[in-house]
Amino acid sequence: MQSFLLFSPEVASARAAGKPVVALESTIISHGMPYPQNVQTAREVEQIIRDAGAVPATIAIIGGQICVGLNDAQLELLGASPDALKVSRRDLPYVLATGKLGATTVAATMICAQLAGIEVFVTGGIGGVHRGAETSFDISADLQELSHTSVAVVCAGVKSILDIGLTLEYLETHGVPVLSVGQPGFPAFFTRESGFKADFQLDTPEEQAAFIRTKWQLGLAGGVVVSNPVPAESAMPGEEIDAIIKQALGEAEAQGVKGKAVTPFLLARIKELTEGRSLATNIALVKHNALVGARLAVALNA
Ligand code: PSU
Ligand code: MN
Repeated sequence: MQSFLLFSPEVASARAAGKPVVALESTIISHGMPYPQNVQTAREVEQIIRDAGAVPATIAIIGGQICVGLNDAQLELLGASPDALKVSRRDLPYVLATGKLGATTVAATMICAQLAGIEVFVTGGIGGVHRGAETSFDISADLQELSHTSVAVVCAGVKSILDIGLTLEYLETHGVPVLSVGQPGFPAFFTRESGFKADFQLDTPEEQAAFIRTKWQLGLAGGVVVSNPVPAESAMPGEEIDAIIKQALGEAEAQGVKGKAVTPFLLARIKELTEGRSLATNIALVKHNALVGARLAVALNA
């Protein structure tokens, strides 16, 4: 699979110089945010990582290759192409073999990051166990990936479009540690608290790096969730977002939305129903995660 990798000049020289590199996903660009804010945010997130002393590597599937590090034109292509495919573990061979344009989810980005030797990956929110999974069986492939692919994933927790309690149970069963930064609670993406606790609060990049190093030195393969709450001034009011999520879930059910379309449908409806306010929160939390992730990559590299 190494032969499918194509490094950008910036990432290639970072690797050669032994500099810390931070992976970024592309589904958040193509399916998570509207154009042109998606491309603008992607660029700003990359710059935050550079300013913190690491090198950003946004990952996407373009022209039959796994591109690790994208140039401006490639970011624009992903952000502005409505036909970019959402690529998880299952979809990787199809998109690579057909040469189609693919945006990688958390699961697929973890696979590509590990192949590229990148230990830290920054995103907004990870997938999880959907509400009603006991009948729909809808459990994101992100969780399986975290159980065996050794990449630290910095996120703002999971959205309450999911069953957060069951998501944490699933991660526990599969031996995936959930860290929190700056508070004991596991965050709920738009809000700082989900009502559930993370497993271990580790506030500094050095503490997080020591935990992650130790896990991997023990031969315990698999990911680590580093959950970082949205900054207080950018969080959404809890009751408001709860009501909107309930409405979006009801509409998905009524319209029979299934499979990989569920998460993008919910994300888009939430954005419409909050008239863009959720987007501002989303952008703020991704930027904050970029800072935490870059500092972690620097600490792991030390
Ligand atoms: N959750 C979010 N924002 C996102 C996603 C999830 O709050 O953009 C995206 C990520 O790419 C994640 C994917 O990996 O959706 C999960 O999709 P699914 O539930 O179909 O596995
Ligand atoms: Mn699903």
